[in-house]
Amino acid sequence: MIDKDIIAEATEQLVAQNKEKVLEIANKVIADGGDPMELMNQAFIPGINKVGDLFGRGQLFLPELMVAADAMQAATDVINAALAAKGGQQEKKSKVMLATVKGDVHDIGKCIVVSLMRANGITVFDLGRDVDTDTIVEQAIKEDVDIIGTSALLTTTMGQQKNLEQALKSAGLRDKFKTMVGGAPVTGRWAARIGADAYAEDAQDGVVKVKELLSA
Ligand code: B12
Repeated sequence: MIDKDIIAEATEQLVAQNKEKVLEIANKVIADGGDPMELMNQAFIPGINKVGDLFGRGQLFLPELMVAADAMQAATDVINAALAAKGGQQEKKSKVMLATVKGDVHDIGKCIVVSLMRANGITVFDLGRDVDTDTIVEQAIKEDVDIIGTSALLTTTMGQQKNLEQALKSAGLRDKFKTMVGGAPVTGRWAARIGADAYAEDAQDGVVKVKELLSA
C-alpha cells in the first residue's frame, strides 16, 4: 500500500499541473517498490478527472488542461515503463488490437490499457489515436487478432464505435472478431446498444474482459 499522504500529494500536484513534482513522486514511488497501478488508479486518475471537472465547469481553461494532460502523460509513461519491466509471459493465443477512434486524440487511458494488457501476457497491436474505421478493420484482418478494442473520450466520437460494428457486419466479418469498447463516456448500455461484445470500465477490467471473451 502506498502511503495515503503520498497519494494525496500526487493528486494535488497533477491538479496543480506541476509536471516536475508529478514525475518526482511517480519515480520515487516506483523506486520504493510501490504498485504502479495503485498509483495510477488512486492518485493520477482521480487527479486528471478533477482537472476534467474543473475544465467542464469553466474553472480551468484549455491551456491549463493541456499542461495537466502533459503531466499526466509523463506520469503514465513512468507507470507504463514500470509495468513493462514487470514483464508478462506472452501467450500468443490472445491478440488484441486497440485504437482511439477517428476524431479523438485522447489516448492516455488507451495507452494504460495497452500496457496493462501487455503486462498480463496479451499480445497487443496499438494503432494509436484518431484512427479511422477502415484502418482498424484492415489492420485487424492483417494481424489476425481475436479482439478489437476501441477507446472514445468524446460524446461526439462514440458513434465511431458503432460505425465499426456496422463496418464489420457489412464486410461479413462480425463473427471473426470480438469487440470491446471503453472510454470515460462509454457504458455497458452503450456497448449493448451498438452490439459490442464487451465494455470495460478501466484497464484492469479490460484484462478481465479479454480473458472472458476468449474463454467464451
Ligand atoms: C487529458 C484530456 C485532454 C487532453 C488529451 C491528451 C491525450 N494525449 O490523451 C487534451 C488536452 C489534448 C484534450 C483535448 C480535448 N478535450 Co479533453 N479531456 C482530458 C481529460 C481531462 C482526461 C482524459 C484522461 O486522460 N483521463 C484519464 C484516463 C486514464 O482515463 P480514460 O481515458 O477514461 O481511460 C480509462 C477508462 O476509460 C478505460 N478505457 C479507456 N479507453 C478504453 C478502451 C478499451 C478497449 C478498454 C478496455 C478500456 C478503456 O481504461 C482507462 C484506464 O483505466 C478529460 C476529462 C475526463 N474526466 O475524462 C477531458 C475531456 C474528455 N475532454 C473534453 C474536451 C471537450 C476536449 C476538447 C474538445 C477541448 C477543446 N476545446 O479543444 C479537445 C478534443 C480533442 C480531440 N479531438 O480529441 C471533454 C469531453 C466532453 C464531451 N462531452 O465529449 C472532457 C470530458 C472534459 C470536460 N469535462 O469537458 N483533452
